[in-house]
Amino acid sequence: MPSTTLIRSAKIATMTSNKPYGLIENGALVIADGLISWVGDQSELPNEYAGLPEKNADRKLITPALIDCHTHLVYGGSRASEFEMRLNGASYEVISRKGGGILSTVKDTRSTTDQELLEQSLPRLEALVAEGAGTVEIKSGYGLDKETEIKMLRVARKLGQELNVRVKTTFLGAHAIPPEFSGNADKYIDFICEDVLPAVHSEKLADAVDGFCEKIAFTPKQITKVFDKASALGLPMKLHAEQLSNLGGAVLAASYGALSADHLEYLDAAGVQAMGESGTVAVLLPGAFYFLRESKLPPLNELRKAGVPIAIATDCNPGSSPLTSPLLCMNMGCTLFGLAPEEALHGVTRTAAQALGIQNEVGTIEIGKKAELAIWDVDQPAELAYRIGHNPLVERIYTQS
Ligand code: DI6
Ligand code: FE
Repeated sequence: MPSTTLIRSAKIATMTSNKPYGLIENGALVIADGLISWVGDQSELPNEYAGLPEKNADRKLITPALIDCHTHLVYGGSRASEFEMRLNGASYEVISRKGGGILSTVKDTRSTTDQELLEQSLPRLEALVAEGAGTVEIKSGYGLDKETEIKMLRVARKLGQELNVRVKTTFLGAHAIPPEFSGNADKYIDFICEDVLPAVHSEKLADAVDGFCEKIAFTPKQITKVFDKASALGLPMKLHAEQLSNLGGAVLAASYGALSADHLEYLDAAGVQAMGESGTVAVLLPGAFYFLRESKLPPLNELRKAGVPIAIATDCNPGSSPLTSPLLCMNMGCTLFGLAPEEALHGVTRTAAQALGIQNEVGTIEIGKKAELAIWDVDQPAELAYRIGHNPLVERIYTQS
């Protein structure tokens, strides 16, 4: 595409104003040097843009490129046999004893070379891009030692360069306790705070820091140590909170001004209120809810009432959400959690950008934002969340600038 282009005859879901979807029915937009330099009703296009190279959108829908703000898509191996065992009646405990669960992915991730890890992860990122993703967050957390955590994050960055996607990396050292620290969670937390995270940070490999606050993972006190270290290094925070029980993770995350608290099925009133006050984004993960066949729903109405911004993400990971479809994620957000289709589209654009702290660059279509767009062969925006197993993406525009 020429560096300056005019796109005409488009429906544009800007995701900005109070109008549903910020929709412009007969819109035009101008891209200059990778940025949106004009957007509006075609009849109001200033004369100065009239002679630019043109692209006719033929009434197709343009949205911001999608943002998947929570994934663990870099990992080695597969957990399909664990899925099979589970559906043949084996309990999670039995599976763990046989070496399953997060730690089996840790074993497989540690034993892959950089190149193998890249090759195994690439198709997962390709699948997201094929459905219009322009930004994808990728977490570490299947290394749990310095070398492998760094390997994961380097691979994540490299994937972004190879596929022309903005990859935001998150350090998730506090994901599980590795075998060499078994029974010694506090020592492991000290190790990641004093050794791994500083090393990751000195290589500028992490854009944020996350943790898994759960009975089967880390206590709020242990997460506090990780967050104190992240704050000292000037890194923003996110937290897996209230997925399987309520330990007060969301309140903790909000008290640090975290970008997001994620999962939240067991979120209580105190957590909702704290998130509302701190502006922490609620990232809902319907793929994990579906795949684990959970029944406790996140408190959507309470979140709405408190004005908490709501995002949704695939949580792409081998154990609880082997999902690589942002469109299916939107559909599940609606059918399982009760989001309106407009909320679902906000959840993978505007609020997803907020969950990554990049809302000044991407997530909406407005002047000055990056021209990262998705063009869809649909009549109305609700179709994106409505169809199941259909991908109407025509083109993704990603102009690195
Ligand atoms: N919550 C989850 O559901 C996943 N990680 C997390 O923090 C599980 C990841 C896995 O089972 O591999
Ligand atoms: Fe997750």
